[in-house]
Amino acid sequence: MKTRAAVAFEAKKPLEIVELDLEGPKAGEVLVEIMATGICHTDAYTLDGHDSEGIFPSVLGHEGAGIVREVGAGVTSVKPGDHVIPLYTPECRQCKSCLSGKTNLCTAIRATQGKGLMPDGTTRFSYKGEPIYHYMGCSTFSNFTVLPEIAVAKIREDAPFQTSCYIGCGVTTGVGAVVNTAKVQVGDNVVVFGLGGIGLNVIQGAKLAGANMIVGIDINEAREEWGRKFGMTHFLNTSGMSREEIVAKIVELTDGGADYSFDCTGNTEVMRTALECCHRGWGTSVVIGVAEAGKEIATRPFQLVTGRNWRGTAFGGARGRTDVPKIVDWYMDGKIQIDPMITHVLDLEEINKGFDLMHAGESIRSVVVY
Ligand code: NAD
Ligand code: AHE
Ligand code: ZN
Repeated sequence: MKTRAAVAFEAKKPLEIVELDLEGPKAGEVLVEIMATGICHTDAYTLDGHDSEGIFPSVLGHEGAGIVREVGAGVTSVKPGDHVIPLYTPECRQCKSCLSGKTNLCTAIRATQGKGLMPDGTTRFSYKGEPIYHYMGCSTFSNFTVLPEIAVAKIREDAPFQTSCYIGCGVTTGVGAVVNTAKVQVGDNVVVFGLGGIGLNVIQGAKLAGANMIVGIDINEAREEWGRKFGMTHFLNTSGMSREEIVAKIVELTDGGADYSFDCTGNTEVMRTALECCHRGWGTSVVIGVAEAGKEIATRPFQLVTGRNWRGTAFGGARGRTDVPKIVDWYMDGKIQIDPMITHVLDLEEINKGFDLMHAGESIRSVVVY
């Protein structure tokens, strides 16, 4: 079949809207009509050539929602007509990682996914007879895409696509980092670095968990108003401040340091600050941001010797097929907000504008509706 898609032919070049050829689902796969997709900073990071796994030409996009249109042989958990959210972190429920109960990082198809291929080692997309690669196992910047069955979460049919697509990455990542990874408790002091599409969801997760102080940090002054909408209690604009100054300010404000801090910037200097602003003896810093290829994190080992903990999270520690439908319920029941964070709704033809708005700090989430 044919599908309209925004293709990343080369790094650092705008996406091009073209008609691709798409092969139907093979055994264990499903064809999904994507109805809406968010644009996450990770898409921009890959398009800008910062991803060590970046492959071109490819169809980016990993934050979608849509409808199953066809299923391949042996597919039992979804059927045509089901509403689904694609999962860049699948859940096979059979691999060592899934069975461990200790992680959401299913390994069943990670090797081929990282090479832009389906589990059988081939791609379903092509253009003028040449292969076009998949991205994060999702490729939601195409109106139709093929996904492994283990990489779709079935969701309720009354959830609007335009907003629930955000649960495919940003919402689940931010809220999940708080409730699944950090396990923030009532009364904890939380510090969030970077109040964009992820950081604001960390803030609403911290509010949900009953945190005491929720300190938001950004270098964009306009983000103070955004943070306060979702439960931030204090704001610090750190532009022009040194690491030592930021740490001292947070330690003073929180009477000793953060119980939990979260990096939602992808900047390795910020990750260090986030670790060092944690409370001596127990504070934990969670890395969410994705750093450019080649970047490394550093701190004095003494920071760890004296009881601070450094850890990270992917997709908010969520087990996709199990947890995503529950997060959709939280949204539909009004437990978490999504609508105000969708600042821009675009047609596929306008997708590059979504990247420009993100880089200019003018959007929280842009969503493309097909
Ligand atoms: P975004 O562009 O919407 O937000 C980033 C925010 O960080 C902006 O508000 C920006 O002003 C702020 N910022 C930038 N530099 C800063 C600094 N030095 N100090 C303080 N604030 C600063 O991006 P997003 O979509 O929210 O994504 C955030 C990060 O999370 C990206 O690195 C993205 O790749 C990553 N991410 C990771 C996961 C995961 O599973 N681990 C999932 C989604 C996104
Ligand atoms: N490919 C990069 C790493 C990118 C990365 O860390 N991705 C996150 C999700 S970001 C969503 O917006 C993730 O899930 N990581 C776990 C995984 O298995 O990819 C690189 O550095 O090579
Ligand atoms: Zn993302």
